[in-house]
Amino acid sequence: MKEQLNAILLDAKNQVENSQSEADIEALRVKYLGKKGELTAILKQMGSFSPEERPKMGALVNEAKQELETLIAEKKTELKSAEQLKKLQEETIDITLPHKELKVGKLHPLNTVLDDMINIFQSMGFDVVDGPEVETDHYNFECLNVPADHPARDMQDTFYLAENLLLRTQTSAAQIRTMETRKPPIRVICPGRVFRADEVDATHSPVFHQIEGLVVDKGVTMCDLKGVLEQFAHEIYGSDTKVKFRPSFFPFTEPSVEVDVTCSECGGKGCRVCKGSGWIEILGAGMVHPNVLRSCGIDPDEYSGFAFGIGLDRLTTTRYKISDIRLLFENDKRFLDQF
Ligand code: 2NM
Repeated sequence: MKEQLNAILLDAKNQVENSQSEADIEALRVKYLGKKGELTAILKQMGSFSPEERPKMGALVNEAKQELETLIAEKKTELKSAEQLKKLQEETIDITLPHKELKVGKLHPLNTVLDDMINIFQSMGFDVVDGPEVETDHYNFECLNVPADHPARDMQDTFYLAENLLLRTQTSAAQIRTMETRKPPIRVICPGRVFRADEVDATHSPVFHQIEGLVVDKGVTMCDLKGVLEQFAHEIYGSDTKVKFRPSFFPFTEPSVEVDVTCSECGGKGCRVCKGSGWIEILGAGMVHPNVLRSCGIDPDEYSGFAFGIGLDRLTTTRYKISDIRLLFENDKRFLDQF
């Protein structure tokens, strides 16, 4: 009996020592100390001992039971903390790992240039106004003194949606609407998309962007036009830039001018960008034609004004040395990520 007890105890100790998990050890507890366990079974044999032997044997079994209980409890704690440690190690965050790339949105280069231009004109007292992209023949051409037989009105040059409905070819229509609804003094710029049925190539797109400006008041002269546009050119290209006004023609202005600035690439010496001339054309302008003022209900004998139109796309491609205007409209992320 004593040997049997020792054998069980030795065996149990070995198994406890070698158990790998809390589940293993719980199984051992049931195997030896449970209701049907091996040590419990020995206790049940007590009846077969003589009354003198019984207390001695009982004490032995209880001692063995207690020893095993303590051992199991200790092993349980040991396994539990080992498992916890392992779990903690697995869940450790390695703060030295490089983080995932943060994707931050940016302005499209056209919007960067547009924002600059809006700031310049707002600081000179201009309001920003908006107009529809789908216009009528009336606002896009008639009010602007563009005669019925003008080539710009040809189907070849303008996207017509219906007989009298078209995609605006310039943002002037928005200025006509402004003159109809506001009383002078008027000082506005109209930035926006415009559409022309051009052949598409590296410098021409059927969709492009303009900022047109308009000033109407009593006593506005060509000097005001020159002052405002010179100021604009100096703010955009730097105050060393020279500005040249060349006579030109537009149906909606008289007299009309085109404005050149010294080439920012070569400083005026002549290069590939300015095709050797040293000058770059940046805008068209002029004194608003009396017919245009009249068509908006403004008396040309009382008021005068000047207007100008600036292409945003060319200004953007030259500033950022973008070789093809189409890149501005394709929204290729590899291109846009460079700004
Ligand atoms: C240009 C050139 C010259 C222009 C004229 C007008 C309006 F509405 F007042 F008649 N707006 N913009 C104008 C004048 C536009 O673009 C090259």
